[in-house]
Amino acid sequence: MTDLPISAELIAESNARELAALEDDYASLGRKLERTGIDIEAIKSRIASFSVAVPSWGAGRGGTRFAKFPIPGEPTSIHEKLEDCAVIQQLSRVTPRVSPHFPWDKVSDYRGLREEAASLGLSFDAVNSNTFQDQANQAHSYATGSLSSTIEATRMQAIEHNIECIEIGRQLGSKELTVWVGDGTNFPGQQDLARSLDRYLEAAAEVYTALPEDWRMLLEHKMFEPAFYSTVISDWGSSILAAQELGPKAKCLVDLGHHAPNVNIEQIVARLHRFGKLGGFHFNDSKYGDDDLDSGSINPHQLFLVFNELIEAELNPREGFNPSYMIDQSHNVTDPIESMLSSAEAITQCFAKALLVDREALHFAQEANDTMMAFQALRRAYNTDVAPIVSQARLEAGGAVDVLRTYRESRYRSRKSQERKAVGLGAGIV
Ligand code: PSV
Ligand code: MN
Ligand code: MN
Repeated sequence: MTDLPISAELIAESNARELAALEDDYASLGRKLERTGIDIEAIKSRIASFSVAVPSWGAGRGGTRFAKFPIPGEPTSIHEKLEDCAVIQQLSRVTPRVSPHFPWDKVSDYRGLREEAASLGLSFDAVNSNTFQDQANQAHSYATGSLSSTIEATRMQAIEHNIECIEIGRQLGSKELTVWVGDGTNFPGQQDLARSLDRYLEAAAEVYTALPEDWRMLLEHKMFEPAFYSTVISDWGSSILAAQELGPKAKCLVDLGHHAPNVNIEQIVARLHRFGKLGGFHFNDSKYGDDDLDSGSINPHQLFLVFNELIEAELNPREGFNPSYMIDQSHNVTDPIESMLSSAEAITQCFAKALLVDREALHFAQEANDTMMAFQALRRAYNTDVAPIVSQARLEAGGAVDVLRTYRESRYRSRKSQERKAVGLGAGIV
């Protein structure tokens, strides 16, 4: 492994200052959990094997369609993004994989990129295709659709791009292709709602055929945006039907910000699992729509309930239960490394809380229709402060006890602002 971006000494010094308090908190939580028959060490070892991928695009300040406010030291290439992701992994120890997006992360040597990532302690997760934007020198525009386009040449171009992403992913060591298309309409009558789905299914089947044996195709649905009247794969219903039609390697990906307002996301998770189609997640949070806000910053209880369903799913496995966890968020107001550190911690804490649920008590109360006690089984776990377990697991894995403080002490961003070229204003708005 070459030089990692944060010095091990700095992490050790920072941890040394936290150690006594952490030991105290961990011991106290251990005693509390023991009283209810929970072995804190067993929970900690589950946390130690938990991980969530970070999006390469989340390393930059995404901005909104209105404006982008770059910060000094922001990454402008996949190489710099990998370096930032390595910082997140070094400190958090739960984000060892990066999910790349193409053509945003295009390079000439993908095997070299894989080695570069490995030298930073990283590997690659699902590859994401992009047929929602036009690129310079592209033969056919996606302005009126991609995989569902009425124009055959455009559909072919979108299929070929997805197949190219699979080829790139093979070189990167990835095993999944995530497909989100923005295809849809803004006017009633603009497109035939049935025929556009037919065209999507036919084109997606071509991509599916190109998948290697051990790969999965993750279909990501989204209710609206950029299309505001109808979207081809708008909801989990369209997603599961498409996945069922495509075949066993096609699964559904749940982005937490892509649903109708107030929809019960944890129930969607349970439903997808019931039919063996739960493929993975894009974690983020949302208040109004696809806000891409930090995971757990708006509705941490919902995140906990999603993990609660995942633990239930694990206890009642259906065919192929192996969901991929990824973060998908981008920011205009924070340092993306800090947001990703904070989100990775929030996600891990929700997983830890879900592990604490007294399943026996919950199932007993459910069978007895004892609503209040069933609810309390969840409430007790949710109200437990699991920070000491998550911090202790991180410490033992070589990470930082206080990720944000250690990151600030490293002055990483300020160092990068001296080395990296500035991002031009107005650049990269997506
Ligand atoms: C679309 O809103 C989405 O959630 C998809 O996952 C894209 O690949 C990603 O955001 C980046 O724009
Ligand atoms: Mn997403
Ligand atoms: Mn989104």
